[in-house]
Amino acid sequence: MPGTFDRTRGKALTREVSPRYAEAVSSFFNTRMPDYEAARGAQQAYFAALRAHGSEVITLPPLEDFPDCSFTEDTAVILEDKAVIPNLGHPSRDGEKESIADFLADDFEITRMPAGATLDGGDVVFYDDRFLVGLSTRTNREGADFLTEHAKEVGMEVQLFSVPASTLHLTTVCSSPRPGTVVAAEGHLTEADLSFAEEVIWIPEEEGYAANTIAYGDRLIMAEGYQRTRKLMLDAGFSISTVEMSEFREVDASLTCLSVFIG
Ligand code: CIR
Repeated sequence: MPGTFDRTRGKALTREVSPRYAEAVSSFFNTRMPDYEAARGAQQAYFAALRAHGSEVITLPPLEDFPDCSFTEDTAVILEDKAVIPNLGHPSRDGEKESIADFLADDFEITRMPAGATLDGGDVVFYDDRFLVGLSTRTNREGADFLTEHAKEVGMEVQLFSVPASTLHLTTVCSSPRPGTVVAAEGHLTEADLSFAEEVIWIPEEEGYAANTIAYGDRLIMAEGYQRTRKLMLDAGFSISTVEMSEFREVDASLTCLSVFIG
């Protein structure tokens, strides 16, 4: 399946920011009231960055009752021709999944989790032959086991992590921009966690937010304003584009949260 398994990122499924964005769940970074208009502007810049790297951006209308609806990464995990639709780990968000499932049903076999199992797509990182799956406040063991069962059917292993209480999701502190490479935030993950990786690029803890990246080959998109990380990425051979993410950071969301790649 292009998009996940070969990182081509042909089609990004996204959703417009909810008019109730000010009510988005925020537990880590929040310093002020989230701003709907600013988020809409930032989202347009994000879409432009994806398009500039060759993705087709599909944008669904906002879900008025779901302030976090623009974080589509959490609402589906694509496994070849199957879309695993999780029970989202925060009760205010679980209803987002219906509209995503309806949209994906035209092209994918929809697989739903049993009641009691929860998982956010933000706890799932694709790495070559395996998915890295975080057990977190959003993803429970039953949810991770359900995903493991389906990942195995397409030849993928799952490696579980305990997401520390210092962060929301695994993707908040970790990404895999190219085969063999993991970018990880110091202070959240350990060398032992990532011993399988050929290369780990460690991001200083104070810039940990910038460990969430999206790459197209050696062309990397990262959050604006993280100079030490930018240098580390340049030194690792990436060319860099940045997107101003501070409005999304307010509600604990990173670059990858704003899309799910479906082709
Ligand atoms: C939430 O708490 O669910 C949203 N405010 C942020 C979701 C971020 N999503 C992600 O990391 N994949």
